[in-house]
Amino acid sequence: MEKTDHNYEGVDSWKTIILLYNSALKEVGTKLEILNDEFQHVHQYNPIEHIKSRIKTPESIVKKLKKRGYESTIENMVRYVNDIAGIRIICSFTSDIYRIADMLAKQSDIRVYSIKDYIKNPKDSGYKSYHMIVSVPIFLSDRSVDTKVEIQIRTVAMDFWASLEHKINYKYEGVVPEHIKRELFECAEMVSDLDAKMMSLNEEIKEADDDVTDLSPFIVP
Ligand code: 0O2
Repeated sequence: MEKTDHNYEGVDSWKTIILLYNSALKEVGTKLEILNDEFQHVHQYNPIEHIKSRIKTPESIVKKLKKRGYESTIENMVRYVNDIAGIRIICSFTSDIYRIADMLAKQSDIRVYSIKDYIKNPKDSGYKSYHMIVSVPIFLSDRSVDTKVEIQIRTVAMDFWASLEHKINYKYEGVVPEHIKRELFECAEMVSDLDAKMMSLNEEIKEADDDVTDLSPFIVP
């Protein structure tokens, strides 16, 4: 393998680009499956509920470039559109989100470009999610190409909220009536409360399990 290409030099065709982004989705997907399996093996528990992945449609890529004032070229698309390959990881608990993000970021072949923590700093709308832009090396026959993937990590409840909000925004083409915005914001607060309560319940159950384990050596058969 001769070199690692960070700027996609020589990657000039749409087909090669899509091959790279699809491969990057497979790479990150496999990493996540391994982490989930290992977690199950060590802790008898799956932090990941499910994973969705997608390649952005050509229309959405062109729209994003246009919105930002760039011409629709392969070079601009690779340079300025960070979410051509996107993976969404849905977890049960907020603590799982940080655990998974940390485990991914520590992997030696993953390069983290940026992190947006909309859980610690929610958007004004109430949107919560943890976003990472990373790259993984894709090994082709004669070189490797670092390929970007956008990773969104959120709880089931955050995902439920984001899906509805997305649907509402789409329906009203971004001009959402104030009372709906207000109600959505209230729902976002309920989602945060629900996530916090579910996590503390889970912690309590775990502690109770640990106590039982601790007592086991003293139980006379
Ligand atoms: P789509 O159609 O979902 O792909 P960047 O991607 O980093 O260059 P941006 O927009 O600053 O640009 O990134 P950010 O804030 O991390 O958002 C990226 C994606 O997160 C969005 O992609 C949405 O999928 C999701 N997202 C961000 N904010 C919201 C929100 O307020 N509500 C909902 N429901 N989803 C959100 P796109 O490209 O906007 O759209």
